[in-house]
Amino acid sequence: MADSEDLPHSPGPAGGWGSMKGIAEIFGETWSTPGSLASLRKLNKPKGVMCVSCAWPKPANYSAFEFCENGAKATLWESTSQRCTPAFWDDDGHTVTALREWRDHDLEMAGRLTHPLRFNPATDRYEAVGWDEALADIGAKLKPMEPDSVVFYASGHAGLEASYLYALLARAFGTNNLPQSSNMCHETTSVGLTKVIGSPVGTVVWDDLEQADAFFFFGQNPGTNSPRFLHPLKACKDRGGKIVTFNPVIEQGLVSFIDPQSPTAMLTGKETKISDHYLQVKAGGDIAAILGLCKCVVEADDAAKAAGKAEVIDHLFIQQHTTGYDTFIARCRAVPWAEIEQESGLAEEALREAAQVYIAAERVIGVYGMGLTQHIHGATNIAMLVNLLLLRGNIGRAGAGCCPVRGHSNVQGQRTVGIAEKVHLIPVDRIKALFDVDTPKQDGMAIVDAVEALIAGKVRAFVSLGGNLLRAVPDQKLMEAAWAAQDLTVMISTKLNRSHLFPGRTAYILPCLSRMEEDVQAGGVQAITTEDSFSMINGSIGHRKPASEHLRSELAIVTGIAKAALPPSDKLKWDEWTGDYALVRDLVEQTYPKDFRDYNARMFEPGGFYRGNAAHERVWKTDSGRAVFTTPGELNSLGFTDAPGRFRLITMRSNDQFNTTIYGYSDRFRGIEGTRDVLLMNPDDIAEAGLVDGQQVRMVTDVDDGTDRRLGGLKLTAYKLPRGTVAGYYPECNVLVPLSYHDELSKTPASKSIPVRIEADPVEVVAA
Ligand SMILES: Nc1nc2c(c(=O)[nH]1)N[C@H]1C(S)=C(S)[C@@H](COP(=O)(O)OP(=O)(O)OC[C@H]3O[C@@H](n4cnc5c(=O)[nH]c(N)nc54)[C@H](O)[C@@H]3O)O[C@H]1N2
Ligand SMILES: Nc1nc2c(c(=O)[nH]1)N[C@H]1C(S)=C(S)[C@@H](COP(=O)(O)OP(=O)(O)OC[C@H]3O[C@@H](n4cnc5c(=O)[nH]c(N)nc54)[C@H](O)[C@@H]3O)O[C@H]1N2
Ligand SMILES: [Mo]
Repeated sequence: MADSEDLPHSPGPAGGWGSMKGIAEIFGETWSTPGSLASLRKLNKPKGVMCVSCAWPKPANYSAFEFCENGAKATLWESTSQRCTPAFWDDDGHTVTALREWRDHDLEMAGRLTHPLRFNPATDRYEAVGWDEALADIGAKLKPMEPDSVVFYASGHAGLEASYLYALLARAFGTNNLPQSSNMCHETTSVGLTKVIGSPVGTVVWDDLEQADAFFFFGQNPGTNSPRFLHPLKACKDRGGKIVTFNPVIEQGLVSFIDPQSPTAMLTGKETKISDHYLQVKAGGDIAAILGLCKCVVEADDAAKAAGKAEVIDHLFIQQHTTGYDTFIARCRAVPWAEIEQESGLAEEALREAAQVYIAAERVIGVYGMGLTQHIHGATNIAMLVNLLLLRGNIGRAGAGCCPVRGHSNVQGQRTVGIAEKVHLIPVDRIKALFDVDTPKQDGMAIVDAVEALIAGKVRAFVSLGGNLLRAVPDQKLMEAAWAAQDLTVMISTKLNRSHLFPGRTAYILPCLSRMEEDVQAGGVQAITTEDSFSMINGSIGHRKPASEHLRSELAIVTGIAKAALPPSDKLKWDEWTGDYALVRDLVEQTYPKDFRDYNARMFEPGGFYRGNAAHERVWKTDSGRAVFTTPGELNSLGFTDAPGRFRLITMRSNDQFNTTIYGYSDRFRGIEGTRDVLLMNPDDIAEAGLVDGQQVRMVTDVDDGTDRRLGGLKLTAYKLPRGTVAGYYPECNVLVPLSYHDELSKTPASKSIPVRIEADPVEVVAA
């Protein structure tokens, strides 16, 4: 690799004054009121507001400022003083068609939505409409529809109470079509982790973070996506622990950190080095990398045995708790290092050093994110990480475990309370007993199924509880045409986004309260609850004045649609439930008694109450009743082969976005400023392709399935990446992701390894 010191990366440690500047910039741009600073102090504390950004847990011993740069940005972004009122649509330039030229950032900058809106095709604009009229029309349109032609999508924002009722609404309507944003992120975990340890969620709790001797990171970027994680990482380093990272990109949060909440660190600029070893694995190379680590563990165990020393592998644990060990170990022994090096892009020596850290640590936590899940063999990636942890009994004991880091603040919880397309996850008998609702027997559609059905014209209506699905899914161009061909689109939203700009024949935008805002119902001020990445349930009370008097809570909108679309029933007390969310929590407890014991009484416990996790207790709810060692077939997670001129594209998040919400154009940890239209590439790859750093290029998806997928206008940027791996931003690159490229087990789109070719843009025509 060329000397990369002058390449645009690593402009300084994560945290520090840069994070303060990031917060101040959003504060200025959104014209937030001083009250929003008071909101920040209440974040993630008992009787305060659970942050609307990510799902990172809230410690019981919270600090004065229990928020991070990106949580603060999300808070300020929601509490903007700008409003997208019905007058917004009066502007000559503000037709729906014209707004399709707007950038995601500019659409949301229009401000908080204030009124329910209905699309008028004659004027190509949305217009204000009364709630009663809107809900009655939605109900009337839904009623005659074939239940399975309607999809009820949820992005992971809404609280447990609204989500539980949303799932009930869909099932009472007659469908299990309840896809969720996790179908695009941690579905690989829900399915893949369940297969090997019997748990759809991580096994780690807060105490484990404080006891771990080492963290192994695979494809998760805490500096940007869960910055409060940097505090326990720093604490681990302070007590002499080690951190090892596998990531094709050098992510600053995993390199070094200045605690913005420590006055001394801020004044002295004292940074903590985070990763002791940073291995720039090729995109899709983790199976080989982890196999290399496991090979070292096996060799060390053999050597210890020969020398009469303490064993390295926890044989007793393996004997008592696991299956598949012998076959896996045979694979570890047999695989040649040359193959591991080739597939991972890492040197044997580097893997041996990393393995030494693993072997020397008594308690290890394996952390992962989208870098493992969003691949064709994503589930194998996860199974490999579990193999590594199982070898030394690193699951189900203090300071150790498997730690998938979830996305949206309540994405995990929505699944817990029934937003799931798979019938086997639903307590159908209890739903029947409580509500006299028969859960449909057939599984519903996950995102990929729903988009396929949309494109095939089989979906007639889409209801979205949050999110910006049209912008988040693969094959966006096909999706846009299909979305607009539906009979009905209903979006429950806080801000304008691209999904609103392809309205169905009848289209509504229903504006909702944000979690930070006071939610007053017949029974008084309401609290809601969310579940974090560690399965802790936390209460949250909004205290800000609503952005508009016309807003309704998500729960009230869900019950409003339910009342309008379903026949009346004594057992479906939508109005009563809307008046008092505690009644909904009682229903959740009756439906899931083990998880939600004493729900109403415990919801404000500091740090939340633990829903429990069998794998954490070494009870394995797998087919065999044991934790499973998986022997991989292929050594990469790609599902395609390398070829000359073909690159592996990873789509990434900047430090200035939350999914499709783009706060700004400063990806300061990566040194990319002012634009998102970039393609990052290794300088040697640039030279070999006959291209020049800084020139304009386009990417073309290298898949021959009859669909042309291309994205031009990208500034080629030399960057410290492994050879053969290139990177661009999500969601801009989503036009390049083929819908058929998804994890084979869970159908999570393979957004981290798309085969692409790179061309000059425009292609120079050389005169003959
Ligand atoms: N501020 C902010 N916070 C967020 C979000 C946000 O957009 N902004 N999004 C939220 C959501 S919904 C989610 S799901 C999470 C996502 O959080 P993460 O799981 O961190 O997701 P990404 O940033 O997409 O990718 C993670 C890392 O994977 C690396 N990677 C890519 N390909 C590979 C590979 O093949 N192998 C390995 N080992 N690494 C790879 C990338 O370089 C990147 O550093 O964050 C949540 N939190
Ligand atoms: N190529 C590529 N594609 C990806 C990914 C990737 O890494 N690469 N990541 C995937 C992942 S992990 C995810 S989770 C999805 C995200 O997909 P989604 O969850 O569908 O998208 P978001 O961008 O989170 O949704 C943003 C919108 O939600 C609305 N909103 C915000 N707050 C609230 C609220 O409190 N209530 C309600 N009702 N609405 C609200 C606003 O109108 C805002 O415009 O994208 C996926 N797509
Ligand atoms: Mo996500």
